[in-house]
Amino acid sequence: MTETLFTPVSFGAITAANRLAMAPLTRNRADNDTGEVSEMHVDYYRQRAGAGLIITEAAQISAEAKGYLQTPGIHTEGQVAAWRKVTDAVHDAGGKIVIQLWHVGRISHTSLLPDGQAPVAPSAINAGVKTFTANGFEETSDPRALDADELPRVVQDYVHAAEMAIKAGFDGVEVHAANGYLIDQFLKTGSNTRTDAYGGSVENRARLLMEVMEAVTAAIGGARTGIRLSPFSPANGISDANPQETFEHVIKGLNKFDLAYLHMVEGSTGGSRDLAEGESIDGLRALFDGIYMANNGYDRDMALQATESGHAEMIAIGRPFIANPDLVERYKQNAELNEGDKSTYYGGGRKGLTDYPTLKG
Ligand code: 8OZ
Repeated sequence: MTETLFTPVSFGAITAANRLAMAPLTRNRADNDTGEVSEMHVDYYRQRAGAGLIITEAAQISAEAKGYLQTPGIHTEGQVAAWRKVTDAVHDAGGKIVIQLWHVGRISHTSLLPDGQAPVAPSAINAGVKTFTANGFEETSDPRALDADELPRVVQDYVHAAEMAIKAGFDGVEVHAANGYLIDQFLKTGSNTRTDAYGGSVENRARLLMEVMEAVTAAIGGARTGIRLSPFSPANGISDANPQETFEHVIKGLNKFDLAYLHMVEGSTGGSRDLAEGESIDGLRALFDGIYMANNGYDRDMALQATESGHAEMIAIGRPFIANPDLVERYKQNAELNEGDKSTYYGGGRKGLTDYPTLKG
């Protein structure tokens, strides 16, 4: 019997050879000034092309969207040319790759932003968390609230980045609407106290997300667009008064875009899968009409089980893909996994990026 996990699946314009996605993983190794990736990124992603789908590390859609040192961008011609080498390498190795489109909103620091400007956010509320700058971990800077008349420009920045992604040869994009970054900041009540059309009711808090999805899918097609949500994650100082209600509205609203997939962080990002009373992943998942990609704490057994039971069509695996370039092959053989070296997760060079051994050595 072939386990479903290792069988192909098509979603939108993409056919994946198996049901395992490499989850987006921030690695802070791009050129800090240009936001360009380099040859080490080409090798890193090529080595992991056995994933049914690679979702790249989050890439900022504009200079304003950056929140950490040495993260890559997808908004300049130089960045496109650099990413093109990555997409060619992954495609030559038989893989599929989408890029995660990122605006950090308030999770940033003035030292990372053009002219030392303040981070932008739905409301001028500091997340009270730390980000990584040239000086190491630093408190996020006080953000300024975006004016409503700036939001069409933000939406346009997503469209521009999506178009640049297609130009760079990506199979599609994943809109990062999770983990306490800009779109999630608009969605959730703890970070959005606006009194205009973008705050207050669930409809209003979801307005920016829907405008982004409308514009991005109009530009590159729903078949090349996915989205990542983290309804119940407290990541980056985020909170919502009623996440079940918020995300029921969001997920129902997403159905009209015929997206390639919905990718959900099922719990606390990179942590517990426990939910509070009244919170239900299954309840949300059931509302989505398309391909569902599950993430957070999945191991081999859980991934096999979730694709067999029909809970998910795809499973996104994060940290194990750092240390195991041939993770799909290891899962097939039920082989042992390499341990990741946490000290090289963020920043540095090839050490801890491209030097993990495969089963073949
Ligand atoms: C870890 C460090 C920096 C950023 C996310 C893009 O949580 C991230 C991220 C993760 O989605």
